[in-house]
Amino acid sequence: MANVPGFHAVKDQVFADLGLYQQLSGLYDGQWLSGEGRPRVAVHSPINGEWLADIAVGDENDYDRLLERAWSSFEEWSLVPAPKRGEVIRAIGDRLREYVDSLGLLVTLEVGKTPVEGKGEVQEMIDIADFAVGLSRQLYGMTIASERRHHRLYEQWHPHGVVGVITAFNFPCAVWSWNAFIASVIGNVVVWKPAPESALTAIATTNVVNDVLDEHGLPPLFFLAVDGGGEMGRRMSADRRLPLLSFTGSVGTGREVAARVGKRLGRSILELGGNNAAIVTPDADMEIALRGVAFGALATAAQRCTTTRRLILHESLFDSFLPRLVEAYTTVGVGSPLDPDVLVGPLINKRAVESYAAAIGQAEKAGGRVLVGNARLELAGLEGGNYVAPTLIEGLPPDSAIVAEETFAPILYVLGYGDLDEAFAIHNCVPQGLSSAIFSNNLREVEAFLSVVGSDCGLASVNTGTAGAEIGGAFGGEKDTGGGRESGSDAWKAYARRQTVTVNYGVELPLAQGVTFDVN
Ligand code: UN1
Repeated sequence: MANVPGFHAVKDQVFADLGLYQQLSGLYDGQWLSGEGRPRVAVHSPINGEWLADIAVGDENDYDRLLERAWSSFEEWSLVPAPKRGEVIRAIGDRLREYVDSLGLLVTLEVGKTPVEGKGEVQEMIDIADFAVGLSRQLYGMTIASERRHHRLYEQWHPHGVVGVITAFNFPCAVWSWNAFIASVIGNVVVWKPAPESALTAIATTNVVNDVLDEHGLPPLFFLAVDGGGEMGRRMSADRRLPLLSFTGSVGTGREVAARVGKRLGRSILELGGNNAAIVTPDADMEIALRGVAFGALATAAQRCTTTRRLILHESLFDSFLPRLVEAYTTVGVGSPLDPDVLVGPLINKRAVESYAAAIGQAEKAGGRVLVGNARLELAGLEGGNYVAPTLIEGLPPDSAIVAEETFAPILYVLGYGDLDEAFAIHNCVPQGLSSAIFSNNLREVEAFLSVVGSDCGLASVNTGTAGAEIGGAFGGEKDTGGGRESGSDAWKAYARRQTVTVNYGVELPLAQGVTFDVN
């Protein structure tokens, strides 16, 4: 087996700190399902291909029992006053603070993020916990002036009940927490189906948060159902017992989820693919632009929904900015994330490496020129890992089929533009609409980008990259990205049902719109 410096020591320490074993249960319905005689999903590290653990998965009966228990938890939890619910989430946030290093390193082992990014992921959970605590005292409804004498009209927000959350491997716990902490502070209970590739992080997180509930004498609120294939996702999408389903993943699967949830007239929050672009204008601060584009395009080995996949570069910058970017791509450290010199870790699996190679092949066929990259990397001591060289491709028409696609791998398409209208047309010509950025110190350019004729995305950034959003803002995007919003601002409203209340405290029955209806 490949000998990555530190790999086994880190693994032993992380497993010990988090109470993990190599045989684990992936179904938590208040108790962990016994793994005996159950099918299992194997989890491997993308760093070196090493087997990390086997996870036992449940069947349809186990899932039904889980849903019953989740609804019985809801009966109790929904009656706890919201600020008291906030206190519980605060305790969960505090407990997570104790696990920043071990959970962060588990993210590194399981999905290949660098340790700072792994820790950042756990920090994102802590941040959203803090946000949820504040929210627990701010679940405001509006009061509306009634047109009728002695009438009061107002809105209130109630929890939906049990909320389903399906997450992708690339943010194996942060995206769950965006949903779970906001949903639970409103009074919902959560059933989580994580990506099988990151099941260990989900199990460890579930353990940490439910321990806190136990200590508070509360019922389980954070249920877990790992599944190896698509069956659990299909079951959850069709299940009327989940009035709301939040799905983060590919556009293709998102379409199926939306159709199934829509058929039963349920609600969904969709956070699907991005195809994010950064526009760099001649008025940019080139140092900031270079770092912003590099971070956006290379962080997490380009496996973020917010990764910069297209660079829309002014024609005059091809001789100055581009060579510097090529240099950065040539010298950036690629390899085991446990090596402190590495910024770009492995892709999640072999399939991702195949997609990388196929996309570059298709780009070359369409007339693209590879400036740097285009190599599967066999790194000494990391033979089972999934490493590729970060790749820059120029010369493709901006509307070519491969540029319109989100390939979850470090490939950045460089597209030239002449005037800003052209830059916006290129920017908005892809089907996805998640994140966007402009690098410019020119007020007119910046404001045009932020105006209705500029970026059509859910997230728009100025002089900072497409990736790395804070939790305080609502997160999500338009068009094929699905329109959902998670995380901050007033995204909480999607996790609640609105009730418009009319109270007549008078001695008569006046009707709205001046209607009369006298029965005697
Ligand atoms: C995702 O890739 O699904 O903005 C989420 C970012 C992170 C979240 C990305 N805070 O890059």
